[in-house]
Amino acid sequence: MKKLCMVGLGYIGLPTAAMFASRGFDVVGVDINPAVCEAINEGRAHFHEPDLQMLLSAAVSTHRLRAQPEPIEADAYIIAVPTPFREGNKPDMTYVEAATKSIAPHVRAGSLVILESTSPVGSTEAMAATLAAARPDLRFPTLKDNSATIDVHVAHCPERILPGQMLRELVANDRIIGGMTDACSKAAQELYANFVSGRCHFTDARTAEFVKLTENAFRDVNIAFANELSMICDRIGVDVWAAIQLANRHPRVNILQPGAGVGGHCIAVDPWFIVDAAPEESRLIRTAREVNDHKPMHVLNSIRRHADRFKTPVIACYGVTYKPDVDDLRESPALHIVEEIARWENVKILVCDPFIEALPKSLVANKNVRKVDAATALKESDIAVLLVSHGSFRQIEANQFLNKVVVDAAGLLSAPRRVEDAPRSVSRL
Ligand code: SAJ
Repeated sequence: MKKLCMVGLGYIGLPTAAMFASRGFDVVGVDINPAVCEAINEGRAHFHEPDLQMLLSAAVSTHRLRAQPEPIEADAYIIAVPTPFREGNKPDMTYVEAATKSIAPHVRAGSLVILESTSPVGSTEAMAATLAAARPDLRFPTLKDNSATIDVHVAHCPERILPGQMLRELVANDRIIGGMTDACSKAAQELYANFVSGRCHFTDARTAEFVKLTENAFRDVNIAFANELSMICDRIGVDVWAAIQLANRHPRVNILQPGAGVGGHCIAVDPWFIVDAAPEESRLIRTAREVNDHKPMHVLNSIRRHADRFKTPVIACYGVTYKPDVDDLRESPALHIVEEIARWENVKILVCDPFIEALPKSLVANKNVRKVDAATALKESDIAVLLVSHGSFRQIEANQFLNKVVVDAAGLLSAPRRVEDAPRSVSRL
C-alpha cells in the first residue's frame, strides 16, 4: 500500500486526503491545530461539504486515514496549507515554508513532493531549494536542468475545486501538472491518476503557478464587472439582475452575478499575488479587486439610507456566509456588512442563516443582534437585507416581503413575476 502524507487538513487537504484513502492509500494527515486532528481521528469533518462526512467516516473507520501534528516518512507528500496575504497585499508564505521544513527530515530518495496551495510564481522552486538546503544528502530538481538525475520529484499541482462541489470536482476537473522537470510531472500525474478522471495537462512549475492565479483573477475581474454594473444600475434606477439576464441572451455575452462582495480565501486573495509580482502591469486586476472590495460599502450605504427612515429599525439580515450553500465565514462580505450594522445606534438585527448554528464569534457580544429562523425574521423585521442566496432563501416567495423595505444584494427578489408581488420599497444591488 502506498503511503501519502498530506500537510494541512483544511478545505483542500481534508477532502483530498479522504479521497486518496478511499483509493487504498495509507494516508497520514498533518495539521498544527490539535482540535482539527482530534475531530478527524474521531471521523468528524470540521466543516460542511456535501458527501465529505461520509468519505471521511469510511477513511477513518478503515484506518486508512489518521491525523497527527508531525509528518512521517511517506512515498508522496502534498502540501495544502493556507497562503494568505499580509499587510500591503503581499503574499504570506510562512505556512508553506514551515510545512516544507517539517517534511524535509522525512523525504527520501524516491519521494514525490507536491505543492497544492495557490502560490506566487517561483514558490515551487523556492520549496525545492529549501528542501535541498535541509537535505544535502539528496538530489533535488532545479528549473535549469530538466534531465538532471534527481532523488526527489517536486511539482506544483494547484487545487481547483469549488467549495460546495469539492468531491465531484476533485475527481472530474482537469488538473494542471507543473513539474520542476518532465520526470517530476510524470510522477505527479501518476499519483493523481488514482482518482482524477479529468485530463492532466503538463507544464512547468512557474506556468502552473501562474495559471492558478490567472483562473481566480479571471473570476474576480468578471465578478467586478457585474458588481460595477450593479452600482451603476442602482444610481440610474435599472434592475441589474434583469439587465444581466437579458444581456446574457446574447450568444457571446456571459456576465456573472453581482453580490454583497467577494469573499472566501481564494478569489479575494490570489489576484493580489499577480499585482505584487507586476504592479505596473496589473492595472485591471488591481481595479477589479478594489471594485469588489468596495461593494459591501455600497450595500451598507443603501441599508443606512433605508434605516434612517425608521426610529428603531429592526433589520433582518439573510445570510452571513461568504457564498450560497456553504457554512464558510472566511472573509465573508455579508458578515462584514452585519458587523458594521451592529455598530450603529438604535438598530436591532436579526441574523438568519440556515448554514450556521450560532451567531459568529464577532457578533455574540452585540446585545442588539439575535440569531433567528426565517419565519421570525420575516415576522419581526422592518427591513429585509438579502445578502446570500442560499437555496432555502430562493424558495421564499417575493410576496412575503410585501410590507417591508428590502435591500436585495443577492438577487433573491429579482424580477418578481407579478407587479403586485413587489415589496413596498426595494433596492436591488
Ligand atoms: N461571487 C459573486 N458572483 C458570482 C460568483 C461568485 O459575487 O457570479 C462571489 C461569491 O459569493 C463569493 C466569491 O465570489 O463571495 C467567490 O466565490 P466563487 O464561488 O467564485 O469561488 P470560491 O472562492 O468558492 O472558489 C474559487 C474557484 N475558482 C474559480 O472558479 C476560478 C475554485 O475553483 C478554486 O479552487 C478556489 O477559488 C480556490 O481554492 O482557489
